[in-house]
This record gives sequence, structure tokens and C-alpha cells, in this order.
Amino acid sequence: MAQKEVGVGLVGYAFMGKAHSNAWRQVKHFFDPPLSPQLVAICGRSEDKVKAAAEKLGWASYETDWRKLIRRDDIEIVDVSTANDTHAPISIEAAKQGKHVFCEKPLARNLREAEKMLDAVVKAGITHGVCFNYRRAPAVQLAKQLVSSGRMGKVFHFRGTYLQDWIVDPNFPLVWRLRKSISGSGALGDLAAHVIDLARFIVGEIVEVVGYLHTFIKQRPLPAEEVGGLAGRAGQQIGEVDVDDASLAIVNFDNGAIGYIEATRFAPGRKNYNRFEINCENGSIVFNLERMNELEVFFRDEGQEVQGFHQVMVTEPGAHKYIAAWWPPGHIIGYEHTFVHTVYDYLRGVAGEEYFEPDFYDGVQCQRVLDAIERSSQKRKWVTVEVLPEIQERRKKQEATPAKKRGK
Ligand code: SOE
Repeated sequence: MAQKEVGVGLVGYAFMGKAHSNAWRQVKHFFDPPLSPQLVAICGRSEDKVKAAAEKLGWASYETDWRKLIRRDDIEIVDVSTANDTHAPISIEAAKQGKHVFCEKPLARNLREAEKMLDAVVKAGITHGVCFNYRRAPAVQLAKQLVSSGRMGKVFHFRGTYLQDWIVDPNFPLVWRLRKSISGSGALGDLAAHVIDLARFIVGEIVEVVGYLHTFIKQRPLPAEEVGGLAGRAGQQIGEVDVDDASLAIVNFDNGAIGYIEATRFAPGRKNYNRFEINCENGSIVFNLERMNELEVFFRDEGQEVQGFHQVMVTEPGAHKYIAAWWPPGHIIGYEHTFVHTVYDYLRGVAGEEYFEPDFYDGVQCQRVLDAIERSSQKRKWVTVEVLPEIQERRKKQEATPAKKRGK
């Protein structure tokens, strides 16, 4: 039976636009989604660039105005893969048009915007999702299963670090991720948001933080295109950096665990070093995105003669989530596969097969933690984080699920 088709419109054609295009194109070739995504249109402001992107990334058509894209009758899902400042207007308008909305992280530049987006999608009754793609790395799914099933016992520590090094050079220009008016924050919203989502996914809700944001380099050359190519010449134009280069936070979870969440773009040699270590009463778990097919585990009940951390190769089709769709054991997968897994589950959410998380409630809860870290840094004091009633409700239902069934 021919699968029901669903028209997708993507706004944004840069790094995330490329990753999302690959996911929408590949998902039906490796999984059996209940809906077959049709790459109907991609949208970007510059006609020659978005036309080229449509051809290269496999989109049937293109638009240069997102308002036109979201009104098209042949589009039912709007994928928002733009810079952070347009996540809210596009998502809110798309929801008003009755479109399902799939939005890149962080949900918004700030908490106020995120809450408006949540209101809009709930009112519209559409399927809403946030592309925290790392949840769907098979090794992260295994970490979640080990903790949620109770096998690790009580969690003591969550230690998350997301380290990059792409702006250590003071001559690196003032791109959108370094401008509060476009990105909302720096490493905090771009990288710590991922770590917070993973902490919420595996450990529990963060209910109290003390944070510190820091900017090492406070002025940078404006991008060449902004000053008509003059930036590289004498008297280049300089702009102020108004976001954090690094964010540190100590956190308390609602279940008694404690945590440390660090994000920086000033760690020379660390390219996309998204690592977490979880220490529990029965052992420890370590995930490192730069070795994303492996999970390091330590179990206290192993005999002392063989005790020690060992690497699990998370590529067993019969034991590890998503792998069966790809290759035999040991034939590893990559960064782009986490987007394919996310889009697959989002399509299952749109089709009503299984509720998709993280949704905009998760996006707002993450934004509440980001906001608290920022306010704590300003006030130099601990700040509490309220948990959304809908999230509390969801957790109660999860806790009521028998442990062996949890973490699937
Ligand atoms: C840049 O820091 C970036 O592209 C983030 O924006 C992404 O969310 C992350 O997955 C990789 O690094």
C-alpha cells in the first residue's frame, strides 16, 4: 500500500538546513515512516543561493519569503532551521496556519519568545518538536535505558561539557551566533542547551542553578559582507561581542542528583566535544560525541579482578535503537544519522503513532534553565527553576511505568 505522503517546507539552507534536508531525504530509504516526506520547498532570502540549495539538497521548489512557504497548501510540516531570531515568528505563524512545526534548538532567543511559541502550537493543536538531535544517538539511548530501567541505581552526579574551539582566533568575525539580537546568547543557548536537554532526558528536572557567563574576546571584525568587503582592509570595521563565549553552571536536580554543565567555544583542540559522565550507586556511564558509536560503562558488581571502565560498541542491530535500519555490527554511523532518527520519530508523532519528545514544552523547560543560568550570573546567586505542570505530569506518568519498560 502506497504510504501517505506529507509535504515538508524547510526554512534555512545553511548548516542545519543541510543536515535536515539529508534527514528528510534519507528517512524513507532506511526506515519505514508512517508518512513519506515530500521535499516540497526550501526557503531562503537570497534567490540565487536558495535556488542552488534546492537543486543540491533535493527540494522540488524554493521560496524567498517564509510567509509564502507556510501558506502553501502542499506543505503540512514546517521545519524551522534558521538563525534563532526567526524561530518564533516562523513557528507562531506556521502554527496559526495549522502546520506541524519542527524547530531547531534552542527553541528561541529567550524565555519570553519560547513561551509565546508554546502557546501558539498548543492553541493550534499541531505536532510540535525541537531538534535536540543528540537524544537520538544510539549510545545516548542506551545511557537513557541503563538509567531509566533502574540498572544504574540512584544518580549522584551528572557532569556535562560541550567544548568547541572555533572562535579562539580574535580575527574570527562577528557572525550571527555571536550577536545577542540574533542568537539570544552565545555558548549558553547554542551548546549548553544541548547538555541541559540531555540531562533532562536521562537524569531528571533541573530545579536550581548557580551560573557564570564569560566573554573572553569583547570585540571582533564585522563579517566582510557587512562592510562591503572592507573588513579585511586597513581600518576594518569592529563590532562588540554581546554574548557569552563560555557558560558554567552548577545544578541541582529534582531527584537529589547534582550536576555541572559547561559550554565553551574556547577549548583549543575540542571540535564538537559533547561529553557527559553520570556517576550512580551501581556504576558510571560516559558518552562522548566525538566517539559517538561507543558508550563507556563501569559496573560496581563486576568482580574486582576484571573491574574497570569498558567500551560498549553501540552498533548491535538487535540491542541498540535505530541501528537495525543501517548496517551490521561495527559498521559505525555518524552525526547526520541522529537527524534522520529524530525526523523518523517526528513523522511517527505527526502520524499519531507515538508522541514526539522533545516537544515545545521541553523547549520551554530548557529555556527556563538557560534563563536561570543567565540571571544567576548577573545576580551572582543561586536561582530556582520552576518546572512546567505539563512536564511534571509527564514525569509522574513515566515514574508510574514499570522500571523494566522505562527508557525505551
Ligand atoms: C555550533 O556551535 C553548532 O553547530 C551548534 O549550533 C549545533 O547545535 C551543534 O550540534 C554543533 O555545533
